[in-house]
Formats: sequence, structure tokens, C-alpha cells
Amino acid sequence: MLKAVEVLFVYPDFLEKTRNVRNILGSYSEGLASLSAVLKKDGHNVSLYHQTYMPDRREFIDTIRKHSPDIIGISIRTSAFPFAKEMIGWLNDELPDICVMAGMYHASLAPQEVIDVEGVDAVCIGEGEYVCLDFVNYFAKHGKINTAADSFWVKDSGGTVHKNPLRPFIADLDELPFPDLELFDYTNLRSNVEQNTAEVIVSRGCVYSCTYCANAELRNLYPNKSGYARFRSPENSIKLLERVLEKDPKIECFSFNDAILNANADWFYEFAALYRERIGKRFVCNLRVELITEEMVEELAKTGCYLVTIGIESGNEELRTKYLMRTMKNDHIIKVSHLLKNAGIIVNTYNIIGLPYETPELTLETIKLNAQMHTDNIVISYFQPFPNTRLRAIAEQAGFIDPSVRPNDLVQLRMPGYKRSDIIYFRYSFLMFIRKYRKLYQSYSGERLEREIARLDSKILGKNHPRGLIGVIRQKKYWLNVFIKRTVSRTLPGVYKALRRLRDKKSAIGRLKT
Ligand code: B12
Ligand code: SF4
Repeated sequence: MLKAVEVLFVYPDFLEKTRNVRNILGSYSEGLASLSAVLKKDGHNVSLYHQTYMPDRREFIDTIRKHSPDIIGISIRTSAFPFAKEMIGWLNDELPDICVMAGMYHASLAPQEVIDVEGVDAVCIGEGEYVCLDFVNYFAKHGKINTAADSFWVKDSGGTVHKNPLRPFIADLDELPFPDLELFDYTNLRSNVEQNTAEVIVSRGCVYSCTYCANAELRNLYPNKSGYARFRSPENSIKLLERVLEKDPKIECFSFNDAILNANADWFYEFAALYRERIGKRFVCNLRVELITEEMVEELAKTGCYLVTIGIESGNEELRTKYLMRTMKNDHIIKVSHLLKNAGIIVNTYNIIGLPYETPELTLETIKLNAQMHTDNIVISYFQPFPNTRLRAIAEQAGFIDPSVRPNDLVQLRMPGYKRSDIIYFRYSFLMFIRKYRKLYQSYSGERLEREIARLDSKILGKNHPRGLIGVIRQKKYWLNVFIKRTVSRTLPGVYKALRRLRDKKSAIGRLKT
């Protein structure tokens, strides 16, 4: 019988902007919950330091001391890297004997940068479950780190880094235990509290190769690339959902975090049938637009899907094909959006702003595509040049990467054709502009439509339009709204939920007009 190891996961679940804001509810991480399940199954003790704001040094060290871990596992996204680095520095000064391992996307895609941080002993690359278990078991048996651990880069006491090969990814997801729902303060997660929604994921990986996506690049690291997009079996997925409902019976809705829930049509239909029979809750999911058929839309609506998010990223077909490796056509995107809306499903889109070679004119194309789709809501992200991705290399070659820009700065690229202040202006005007253009598409046609659109274009793009100032004001207004929403959701959760429902209902009314 091995000695139980005390493992403490540190999860920096905050962005720069929330750095000093306390009392924000956190989000679920399936990755950490899954690691925890595997470690606990072998008898180790696992706990979580879920950070929804950046602690100061004292608070951080006191919290770590309270847990007295043998191993700290820190989860590092790219934008969390500067914070993680600071905290690891504190550990190195005050608690240098605790073993520190790092994992997650930034660790996987930029392992050299992470292992170079003083105080990091090991970096896990790619999926962590079984390699982490072996790492912890070795520690339990030998009281030291295994410098030959699979899928880890390990620093020995002399400072030499041992770069061990990656173990193939877990081919059969059904063999994994279900994620440990005890690790998080589960019923107090943001989505559970604010929307009675459970975040779940029943697949891993993706078959596509979008150039900006960290997920696509991760696949290239594995020795076994084919079969990287994997699903739990439909039956196993349903059992996972049943387990979640047992844990939090208040759940009214599932949010599938899977990259593409309709990646495999056979799987999708089998799953949908079981879902109707045994779960029957509303759900939201991400779908790949080229794979959506009329039959699939009917099935989604019948199964309780009330919101679908599809990736647009850019409305300009040329930029999308040439630089993002996304070959879908605008006409098709519009057609699918109308199909979804006519079936009563809310359409949400993912959009990126500040892409390499993007210009304000091209951003307007993204806005117009959303307007023609009659998009109900949007997710808009500033372009992040994640390490090791192809789009980062393109941006580097073009000279758009300024090394003095911090990894958690909102606008990452410095491009002659698109000023930083303009990117911020479009970011915070995006939804409003979609509504303006949508009104034009609904009110006019033919030459009149072209004239009205040209008039609005030139107003927005005009030389004398004070975009910088307007951008700053809209940004402040946006954050004030977020603050109000968060305060209402915490203090008056019933009112918050009722308002959200009202908004969804309003979207449903909008849908009938397509
Ligand atoms: C669900 C999801 C979210 C959820 C939940 C976040 C979470 N921590 O899981 C929400 C909506 C909150 C979210 C938000 C954001 N996300 Co997100 N998200 C995802 C998504 C779609 C799935 C993640 C997932 O559950 N994967 C499945 C689990 C099992 O895998 P995993 O989390 O990677 O964990 C495994 C390994 O990484 C490793 N591991 C993870 N942690 C650790 C720690 C240790 C110590 C070890 C040893 C191993 C280890 O082992 C795990 C098990 O195998 C991914 C894309 C994808 N398909 O993976 C993007 C992704 C992770 N998100 C991303 C980003 C950028 C964000 C945001 C910054 C976006 C934004 N600007 O707001 C925010 C960050 C907010 C935050 N608080 O973390 C990027 C990260 C890229 C990067 N280089 O860092 C990704 C990869 C998408 C992309 N754009 O390419 N996200
Ligand atoms: S489809 Fe989505 S998850 Fe897949 S490579 Fe593209 S962006 Fe990444």
C-alpha cells in the first residue's frame, strides 16, 4: 500500500480585469476534476485552491500552509501565466521544499517558458490523468520526483531539465472515471448559481486545424495523432449527466463545453435519443456550421437544445480561409443560422477581433455577417497569439508581435492597418453595430440597401469620428454593466434569473421575424 500524497491544485480562475475584485463566483474546470478523480481513486488526498482573484503574498502563502501539501499542481492558461509566475516565486522564497508541477495549455504549448520559472519542478504536457497519477505514485514510493516521468519535463536538483516523451492520449474516454464533483464547491459555481446550469464535457480534441486554436496545436504533440477527437460513448455520457444531476438536483440546463458536439453524426443522434429519454433538460452546445443539417436542427430542437454557439471568427471569407484555415462559406452560415432560429433555437456566435491582417473594414464584415444571420448574441474575443500556434507564427513573420506587450494585455498585436484604440472601439461597439446593420437589412433592399450600408460604413470608418474616445467610454460602460450584473446575480439571484429568462424570451420573439 502506497503512502497517500497530499496534492493541492491551484487554479488561477481570473483575468487581469478581475484582479482586485473579490467575491466573484468561479468556473468549473473539467481538467482538474478529472485529475482529482484519478488521483483519489488510488488513495491520494486532493484539494483545490480555487482563486477567483489574485491574492496577495501573505494570503497566498497562508492558504498553502493551511493545506500543507506534498505536491502543488498549478493550472496555467496563457493569460494566467504572469500571475502563476508571481505566485510560484513566492513559493520558491517561502516554501521551497514543496514540489511544484504545472499543467494545462500554457504548460503544454510553452513548456520551456514554464520550466524556466524558478521554483517549478515539473511541467506536464498534454492530458494529465494517468501520467500525473504515475508521477504522484512515484513520489509516494520514493519520496522524490521521477526525472523520467512520461509526458513531463522535470528539473533535477542540479537544474538539468529532463524532457521526457509524451505518452499517447487516452483513446477510450469511457475508461476514465467520472470527474470528481467534490473537488469544487460545486453548487456554488457561477453557472450553477446564476443559471442553474451545469458545465459538462463529453469529448476531447477536435478534427479541425484552425490556426489560432491551442487545441489544434496540442494534437500535433502526440505520437498518436489520428483519433484525437474522441467522445465518451453515448451511454457513458448520459451516465455522467445523471451523476451531475444527483450531485446538484437544482440543475435545469446543461452547457456542453465540447469543441463540437455534432462532430460525429452517428454519435450525435444516438446521444440525442438517450438524452431525451433519460435527461430531458434544456441544453446549450457548440456546433460546427458545415456539419449542421436540417435533420440535425430538428433533432436539436426536439431534444431540448435552446441555444447553439457557432464559430464565425471573421466575416471575411478570404481572411478566414487564408489565415484561419476555416473554409466555410458566408451564404451557408447565414442559411444555417436561419434554420436554427426558425426551429426556435437561439443563435450565438464566436468572433475574434484584432486578427493578423484584419482592418476596421474587415471587422465590419464580421459585424455584417452577424447582422445577416440575425445573431441573438455574441462572444467576442480579442485575438490571443497563443504560443506554438500557426497564427502566432504568421503574426511574428509579419512583425505584428511587440515583445513589450504583456501576455494578458487585451490587444496583443500592433498592426499598421488597425490601431489598438480602434480595436477597442470595435470590440465595445460590436453588438450595437450588429443591431444597426440588421435594421438596415430588414428595412431596405437592392440599391437603397447598398446606399444605406455605405452611409453607415463611412460614418463608422470616417477620419473624424472620435473612435478612441468613444471606445474608452463604451469600455467603461461595459464593465459597469458587468459589475451590476454580477452584483445582482449574487445579491438577488431570483431577479437575475428572471431577467435572463426574459432576455431569452425576447430572443425567441426576434427569431420569429427571420
Ligand atoms: C471549457 C472551457 C472554458 C470554460 C472552463 C475553463 C476551464 N478551466 O476549464 C470557461 C468558459 C470558464 C473558459 C474560459 C476561458 N477560456 Co477556455 N476553454 C474551455 C475549453 C473549450 C475546454 C476545456 C476543457 O474542459 N477541456 C477538457 C479537459 C479535460 O482538459 P484540460 O482542461 O485541458 O485539462 C487537462 C490537461 O490540460 C491537463 N491539466 C490541466 N490542468 C492541469 C494542472 C496540472 C497541475 C497538471 C499536471 C495537468 C493539468 O490535464 C487535464 C486532464 O487531462 C478549452 C478548449 C478545449 N477544447 O480544450 C478552452 C481553452 C482552455 N480556453 C481558453 C481561453 C483563452 C479561455 C479564456 C482566457 C477566454 C477569455 N478571454 O475569457 C477564459 C479563461 C477564464 C478562466 N477563468 O480560466 C484557451 C486557452 C489557451 C491557452 N493557451 O491558455 C482554450 C484552449 C481555447 C482556445 N482558445 O484555444 N474556458
Ligand atoms: S474547430 Fe474549434 S476546437 Fe477545432 S480546431 Fe477549430 S477552433 Fe479549435
